[in-house]
Amino acid sequence: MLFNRTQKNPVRIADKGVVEWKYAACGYCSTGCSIEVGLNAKGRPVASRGVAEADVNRGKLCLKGIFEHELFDSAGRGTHPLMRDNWHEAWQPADWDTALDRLHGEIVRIQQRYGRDSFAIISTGQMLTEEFYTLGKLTRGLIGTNNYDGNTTLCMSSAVSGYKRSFGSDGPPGCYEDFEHTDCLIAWGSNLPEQHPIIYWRMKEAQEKRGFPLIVVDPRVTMLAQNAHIHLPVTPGTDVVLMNAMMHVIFEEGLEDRRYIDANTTGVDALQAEVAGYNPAMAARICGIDEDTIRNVARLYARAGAAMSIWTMGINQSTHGSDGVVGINNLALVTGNIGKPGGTSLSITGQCNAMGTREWSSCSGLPNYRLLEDPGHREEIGAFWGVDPDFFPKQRGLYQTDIYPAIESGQIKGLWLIATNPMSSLPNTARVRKAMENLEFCAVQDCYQDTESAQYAHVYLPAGTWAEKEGVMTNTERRVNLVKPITPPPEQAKPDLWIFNQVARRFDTNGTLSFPEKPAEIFREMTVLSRGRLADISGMSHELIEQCRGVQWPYTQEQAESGEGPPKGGKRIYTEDATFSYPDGRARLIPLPFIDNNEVPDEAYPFWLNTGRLIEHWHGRSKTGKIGNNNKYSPIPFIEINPDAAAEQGISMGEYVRLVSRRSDAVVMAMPTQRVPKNMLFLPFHFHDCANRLTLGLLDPYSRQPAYKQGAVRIELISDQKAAARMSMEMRKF
Ligand SMILES: Nc1nc2c(c(=O)[nH]1)N[C@H]1C(S)=C(S)[C@@H](COP(=O)(O)OP(=O)(O)OC[C@H]3O[C@@H](n4cnc5c(=O)[nH]c(N)nc54)[C@H](O)[C@@H]3O)O[C@H]1N2
Ligand SMILES: Nc1nc2c(c(=O)[nH]1)N[C@H]1C(S)=C(S)[C@@H](COP(=O)(O)OP(=O)(O)OC[C@H]3O[C@@H](n4cnc5c(=O)[nH]c(N)nc54)[C@H](O)[C@@H]3O)O[C@H]1N2
Ligand code: SF4
Ligand SMILES: [Mo]
Repeated sequence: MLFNRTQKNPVRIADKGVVEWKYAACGYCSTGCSIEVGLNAKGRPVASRGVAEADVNRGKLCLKGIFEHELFDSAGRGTHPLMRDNWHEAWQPADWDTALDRLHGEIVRIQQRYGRDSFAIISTGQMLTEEFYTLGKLTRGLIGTNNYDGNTTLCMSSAVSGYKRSFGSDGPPGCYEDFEHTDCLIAWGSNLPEQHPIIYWRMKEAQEKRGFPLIVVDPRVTMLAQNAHIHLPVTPGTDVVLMNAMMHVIFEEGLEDRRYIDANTTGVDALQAEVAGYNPAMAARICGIDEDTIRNVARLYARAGAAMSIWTMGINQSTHGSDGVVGINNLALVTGNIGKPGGTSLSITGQCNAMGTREWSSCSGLPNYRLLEDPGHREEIGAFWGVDPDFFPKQRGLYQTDIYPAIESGQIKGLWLIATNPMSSLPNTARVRKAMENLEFCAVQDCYQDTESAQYAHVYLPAGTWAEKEGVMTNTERRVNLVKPITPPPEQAKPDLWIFNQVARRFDTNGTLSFPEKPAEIFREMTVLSRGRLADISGMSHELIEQCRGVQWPYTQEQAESGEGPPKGGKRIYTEDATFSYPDGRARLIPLPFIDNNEVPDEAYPFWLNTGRLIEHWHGRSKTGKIGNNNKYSPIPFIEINPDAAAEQGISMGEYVRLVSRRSDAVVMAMPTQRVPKNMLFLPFHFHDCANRLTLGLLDPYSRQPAYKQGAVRIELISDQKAAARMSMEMRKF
């Protein structure tokens, strides 16, 4: 006995009576942790634990993963298909055949009456890849609407666009292991400890061993900024100016890597000419970072043996989102930091399978990064699926953020929402609401029945979620991992794959196209289509993926057949010499002139409104709002406000205030904290009818992603605090 029982109580872990552990990849964020869910003797999920031998998380899980088994029978799950004639009427239960016939009938009716593109489909980054691929085949091959997009336009579209502009293709080049090799890390607009806790743990462990400098660019003092060697509280929306000024210093001081630039890129002269205009003293006035700090950071980054950048929504969600990504890539390319261990430009993805949808959903093109614009790609996929290539559109259709205005204007009449909740997640809720009311027909397919968007649906299709289904997901570092069915969907709810196959059958009564029912079979079909492509998965199978706890792409059939031991897959997708996806193999250095085009604070609306996330919650809280251990941390909407600003406005801790923007208003609790500067409020967007009532969401010109993080608001005091508290408690929802 190491301790004396009379002095100390030993910690006892409650015995949940687990008789079997089942494997899955976590269904929340894009970190891609391997998880095991414990089932008790009755077969009910009662515990979650991390998988020790999984390279990603090495036994760890975060606050969301550790309670993930509680999702299965949480409140609000949809158990039966529902229907009604008008969205303001009461729901009537329906059987699956009736509900699916209605969906099929309405798609056909609307397309016949108003044209093929008048029916829109919006999907997600939160289904399994085989489901994405099947939905893509159904939409591109049978339904034929070109207005088909994912919620990834709200999230990863700037990263996709920036990668394509710089490297000729989407696909994050680096991996988590790069933290173990880097000599300098810049994190742009990314709050890793809260939003990707296990990637943070991997980074922190590497940093504690080797002590490389961590530079955090974020207007807030986030948890990551608290851990930084240098924190750059950039003026919102001006990162591109900071990047240009850093490159100015790099060229001025001869710190660029000429050999790399000459061998691997084009466009250096135009870039150099552009950044010549951004001397740090001038740039400081725009981006808010002083000249010395800009010089210091530029030198640290350029002189490091290997330097890397990571970024998330602070960059993507801006009117300069795509340019911000290109700017990060420019910095990496001029210093020779793409394609070597520790030298990379790694977009940290958001949702668990945002990568899977980019690779396989056909939302913006055809499977595996093929393009609608390329006649060869249309021919190839047409022949493979058995679809006349002329049936495919010749260029991509509207982005999600352009679909909504098209609903408002009456150009789009019908909508099928799959695993996304725009009433909570799109900017400017009042406009979204108007659009939803305008629809002749809307179907919502969600694992929860109580989402805000379902209020406007004519048909509700109850879906299974996460490990009620089988299939793969791709994480931030291109690792394909497996989700296995741990428990069946509740009552009559069905896996999304089943739903897509049933709809396909209604469009393709002759069975001309093949829609396999088994995820492993669909995966095999995908491996064939991936051969020789950037995202080559031809060496993978469900079994191999489970055995390895995830395999990174590319992993080819040749590698699998070479018998070289357990597959490591592709850690990096570009090497140090000219392997980029442009025909000449070279990356593009692109000049980025800066135009200030955001809504900025003024006298009437004096505060920046910055919106984002908390560790304990997931988006619209359809999941975490129902899990007590998550929801208790922040059950009601609140703002971070600087204590000096609070004092000036006469607001004390815990007081309810009204935020007003040019769009609408929202009631929140004030939480004074030094995390935000005096002219900024930070509002988590997890609460219903709150943050996005206020946001404007100007769009990036390349990626059409909304600038959720730059808007202006004022604060009004509320005299009736009790009424405000009641209102806020109602928003607890659960
Ligand atoms: N717990 C939890 N984890 C999640 C999610 C969740 O909902 N909950 N969602 C997942 C998804 S889909 C995503 S996309 C990721 C998002 O992950 P993150 O992007 O890390 O999270 P956010 O809080 O949206 O924004 C990050 C930071 O951007 C900063 N920022 C605001 N404006 C600017 C600017 O102009 N420049 C710079 N440099 N920074 C700025 C904000 O202050 C904020 O701290 O998280 C994923 N992980
Ligand atoms: N103000 C502000 N707004 C933002 C952001 C921000 O930072 N600030 N971030 C944006 C970003 S990055 C993102 S990714 C979006 C997220 O926006 P949304 O996609 O609207 O967010 P979720 O609440 O995750 O919605 C997913 C829905 O899918 C359901 N679901 C989960 N799993 C399954 C499944 O397997 N099958 C089916 N059929 N349904 C399922 C859930 O119940 C939920 O209703 O929000 C964006 N909106
Ligand atoms: S870090 Fe992300 S993937 Fe890992 S357990 Fe947490 S939510 Fe799941
Ligand atoms: Mo996201």
